[in-house]
Amino acid sequence: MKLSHTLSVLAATLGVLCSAGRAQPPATRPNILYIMSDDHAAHAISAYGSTINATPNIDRIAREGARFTNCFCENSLCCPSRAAILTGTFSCRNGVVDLSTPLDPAKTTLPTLMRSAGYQTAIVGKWHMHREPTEFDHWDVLPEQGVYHNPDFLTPGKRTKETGYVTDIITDKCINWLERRDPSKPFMLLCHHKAPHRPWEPDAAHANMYEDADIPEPLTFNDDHATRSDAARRQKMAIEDLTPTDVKQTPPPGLTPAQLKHWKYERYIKDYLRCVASVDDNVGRLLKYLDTHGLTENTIVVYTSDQGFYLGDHGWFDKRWMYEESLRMPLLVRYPGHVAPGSVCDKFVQNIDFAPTMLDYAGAAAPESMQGASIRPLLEGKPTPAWRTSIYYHYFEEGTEHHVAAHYGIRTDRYKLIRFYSEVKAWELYDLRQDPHELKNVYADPAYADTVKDLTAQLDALRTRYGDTNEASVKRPAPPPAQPKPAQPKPEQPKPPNPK
Ligand SMILES: [Ca+2]
Repeated sequence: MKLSHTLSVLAATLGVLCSAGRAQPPATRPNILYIMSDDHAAHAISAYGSTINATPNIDRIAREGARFTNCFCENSLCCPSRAAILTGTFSCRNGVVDLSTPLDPAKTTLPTLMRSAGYQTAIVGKWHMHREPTEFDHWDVLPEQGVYHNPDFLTPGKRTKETGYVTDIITDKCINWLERRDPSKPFMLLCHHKAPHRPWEPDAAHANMYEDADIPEPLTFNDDHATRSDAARRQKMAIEDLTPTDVKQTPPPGLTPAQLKHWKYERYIKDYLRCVASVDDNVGRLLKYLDTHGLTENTIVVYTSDQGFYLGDHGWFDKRWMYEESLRMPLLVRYPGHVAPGSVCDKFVQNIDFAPTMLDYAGAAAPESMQGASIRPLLEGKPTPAWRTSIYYHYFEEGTEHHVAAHYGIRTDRYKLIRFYSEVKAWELYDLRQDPHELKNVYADPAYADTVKDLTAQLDALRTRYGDTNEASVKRPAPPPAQPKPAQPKPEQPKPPNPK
């Protein structure tokens, strides 16, 4: 142990000598453990004030590090958010605008740059980029969405069925990789959970949580959408739209429509929170691994989700909209000695900032193509007078299952202006100070005329700045190919009478 420590110090010293002139000597660079769940809304994390569940292990990251209260995605959908995180760019630049476009292998991605900077890179769990993650040193990923129970995993040239529950298996695989890694190099491990994505299938250990509880409905559960545009009346992501597969039971007979909505909500939210509980347990396992292997001090731990989610808010499940519940991402970051324990940051950050941040800590420059900025100064409490005061959002994918119309918009500290520009053509404006739950669209209110004018100009400026001025870029899925009809059994022919 002592000898290996001496050798690693020697190796580190040689590394410093060999890398004179580089931004940072390799031995001082932190490891990065990036844990991202799928569709985990910030309001289902107790560190963010959840009133319906407790997440003690995720909360530990907030208690020992920083909690960001204004982290937003740029396109609230799995593949687009993941592509934005990997490339540091908006959907319009990285091309992954929807759930079906693969991430172009020619695009520069975070793992490629981290590997060039001397990091060991690994991804375990949900990848969902419609191609193999060959830019990682190690990859062990779910095919597409993956499944909760006994999931298949893809590794180079191989597909293997594993036995067990997906969240546990992903964590096991992460720990196994940490055990086998080369300890002379820093690592970047992306631990990407499938949970708590639809269809919200809990494991046996959490199957009975909340069994006797009645989870309260959110404040906006019965939002009538009266002042919203027609986009809200076209959507198919209402609690009432939850399918038999989602709710997994037949409702009791004789329920009124309101009772059936509540029954479906209870079925949905309990399974969602049970999946979250397993994620939280497994976050605890990884934190414990760092503790017991002397890695806590020199490892940045990130907890986030690819976007937010509706937990019955506005009467919905799913994501996609620019409204707060799906726009927001949880973002917790721990780095002992560098990030003050229990710190809270309300600056506007986005998923496009994640890659530049990790590169910054790796001592590598973010390429010009990246549109985000390193949040390192925010993490370290440094002054950031020129930091952004508004964020840009663009959701492209319309015409698919949930029928959310394409829209883009700007969010400032006080306002949110949304433009629906394709299947629905309309504007919405919310005054978040007066109306934090976004229940009243005030776009047509003359009292806001000057605000509309000012925000429209700001929105135009952001669209120009980010190179997203083409409204025709909305993606619609191609019509499904005509399926050949299954062969019909031939009707039985009457037997000819026996010739005599
Ligand atoms: Ca997602």
